[in-house]
Amino acid sequence: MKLPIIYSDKHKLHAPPLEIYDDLKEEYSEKPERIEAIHKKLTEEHFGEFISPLEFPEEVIKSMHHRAYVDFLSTRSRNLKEGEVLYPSYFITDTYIAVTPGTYTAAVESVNIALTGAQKVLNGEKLVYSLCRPPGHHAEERSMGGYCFFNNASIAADMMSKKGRVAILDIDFHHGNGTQNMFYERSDVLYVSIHADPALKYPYKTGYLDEVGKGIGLGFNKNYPLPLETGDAEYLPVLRRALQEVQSFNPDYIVLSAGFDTYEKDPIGGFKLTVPFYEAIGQEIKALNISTLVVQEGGYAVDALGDMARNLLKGLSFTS
Ligand code: OKP
Ligand code: ZN
Repeated sequence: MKLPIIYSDKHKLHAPPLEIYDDLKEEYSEKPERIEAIHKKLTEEHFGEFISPLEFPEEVIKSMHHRAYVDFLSTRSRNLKEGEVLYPSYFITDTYIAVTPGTYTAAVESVNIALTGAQKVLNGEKLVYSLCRPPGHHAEERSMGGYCFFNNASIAADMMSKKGRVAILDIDFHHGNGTQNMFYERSDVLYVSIHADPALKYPYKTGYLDEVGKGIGLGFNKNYPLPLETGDAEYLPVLRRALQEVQSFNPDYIVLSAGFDTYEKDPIGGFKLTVPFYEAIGQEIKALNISTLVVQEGGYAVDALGDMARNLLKGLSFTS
């Protein structure tokens, strides 16, 4: 049985030229080549079977994002003329984000990719890869930020939570402030994240150890901030502790927010993980023997993304 990989080329409709960083305009790191590099590598190696996403009603997005925000993004994006780029001032947490005429369509498609994957896992697939772009884990109920518009993993996890217990494991280099916020006061979805110390790296405002959930959600949020320069050897025991946390929650499903910006040569990261190590990460997760939806988040070293994705999936695969 081949690994289902949910993919669409509509992400290419979102390709802003520049991001604003501390008042400087820089090349937009979150570019279409990222997903195309992974698509190319997995195609060449006949790794998995590419499947187009289904369409889901916009109401599903509005069940996790405030409708005023969704409508704002939809209107602003679709009112732009070809070639125009908007740096919004509202419903936004930082300046990295740029909106183009195709942004809304691409962001909706990215959610569809996650939801199509979620549905497959609910229907009994043990492992599915949702090749989402734009990424999602920084998107909050009412705001875009950090290259993210809609929180693909959270929307998928919420849908899956109606059928069982869901643990979200976020291994992107950056803390998933959006995902944490969405489930902060819920006990039916666990959020566990391993990321760079937010005192030093984006998103700065969240990702600290003392954020442990609130109200009924107390104890169902767990952050593992790590120092810069963290390598394979230091990462592994932390991953194992995080996985113990996941295991003791006894989930029916895992949603893995997978970022490859923990890689040693990532241009915006700061850890030192090696390409082969992603297979070990996959194996550790697979050892829990829980159905897993992999949702693509960040990772900006375009030339190595295909190898990292393949290694992670190889480690996660039950067949090979
Ligand atoms: C999104 B995801 C580089 C600064 C980039 C923004 C980080 C957003 C990361 N000029 N800072 O979690 O990979
Ligand atoms: Zn990241």
